[in-house]
Amino acid sequence: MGFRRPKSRRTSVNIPSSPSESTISSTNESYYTANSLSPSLDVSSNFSMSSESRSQPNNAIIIAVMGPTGAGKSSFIKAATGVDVQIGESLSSCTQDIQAVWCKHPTRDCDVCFVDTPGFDDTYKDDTQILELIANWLLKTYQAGTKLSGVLYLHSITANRMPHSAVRTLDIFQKICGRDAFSTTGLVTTHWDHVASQPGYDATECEKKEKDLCETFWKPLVDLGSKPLRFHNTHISAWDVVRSLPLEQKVLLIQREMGDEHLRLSETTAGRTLLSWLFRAASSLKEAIERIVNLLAGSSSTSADDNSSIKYLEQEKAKANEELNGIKTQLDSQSLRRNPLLHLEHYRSRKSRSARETTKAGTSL
Ligand SMILES: Nc1nc2c(ncn2[C@@H]2O[C@H](COP(=O)(O)OP(=O)(O)O)[C@@H](O)[C@H]2O)c(=O)[nH]1
Ligand SMILES: [Mg+2]
Repeated sequence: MGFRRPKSRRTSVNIPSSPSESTISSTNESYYTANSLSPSLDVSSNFSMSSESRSQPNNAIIIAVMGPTGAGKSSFIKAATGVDVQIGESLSSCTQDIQAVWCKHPTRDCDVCFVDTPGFDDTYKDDTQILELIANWLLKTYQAGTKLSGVLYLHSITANRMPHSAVRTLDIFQKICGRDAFSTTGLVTTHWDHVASQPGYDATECEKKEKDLCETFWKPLVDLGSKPLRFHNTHISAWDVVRSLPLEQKVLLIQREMGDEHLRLSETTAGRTLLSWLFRAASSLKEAIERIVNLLAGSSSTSADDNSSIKYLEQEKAKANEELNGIKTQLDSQSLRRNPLLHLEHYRSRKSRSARETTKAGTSL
């Protein structure tokens, strides 16, 4: 499987079939799609791998779409391209791999590739697996000489608060991109059409939510040029979002760290950030389990009420233990392990540098 572009413009056009997609199909003539591509992409078939001739084919615009599960990443890509990207209808996530969807830019003479990514709070994969998937994809793309022209971070405007998982996702997202790439990032709130269709819809309330995001969680990004944008769940709105981006080719921090500095995932800024989230989660789960154990030790089952509280505590303890085991599995995973040889190398080079400096200081005395 590769990061392949379709051979011909029309052969793989995916004409939407449902009536709700008819608005898209009218513009769909000029569009064509790529297949879903796994992260184990064979980029070599389309992108030059040699460093001298690294080039972006036909100045194609590559846009990565990231954000929590359910934010609307796949829906956005479907609206922009007309391609039948799999959309989540239940609470479980459905984009478990990286998918590259190609289309023609509606007004410019170039190809656009939207890269659909799974959210960090995925139903089937843990955060470490997701980061590994995204990092490997970004690394291979970079090694093939392809740079992203934009990154979209999607967030549903329906969310009334920022859950822990969304804060973590945003934190890791920032560490994947790095500050240099913030200027080419769009912070897209989604589901505007959904809230607008609700009885008693209050536009000012949603606008306030967006403003609050920009002044708090999104502030570091906005301060460095990320644009807050809105997606109204239409083809036009998707392209308005794309047009609002400066579309400058950027190398993301994780690409630089893994591609140029040859760091392992666990040594990248994003990898270290994920590790610290996992350590923090493990320690608060351990504390919670300890508290439950103490409560259980001091409780006696003399009434039906006591019995049901004990049962509840036992269930909570089992849940916390299960979650803790999941985190331990991630911490033990190969991808988050540090490379002992690399550390040895760092140690040796530090040691020889300080020895050189000591000798220099000695001779100049
Ligand atoms: N009305 C409306 N529904 C949306 C929007 N974005 C996503 N959805 C719905 O939200 C659910 C999750 O969307 P999906 O695109 O799979 O989210 P993803 O996990 O970020 O890829 C689906 O039921 C979509 O139909 C939007 O902007 N408006
Ligand atoms: Mg999806």
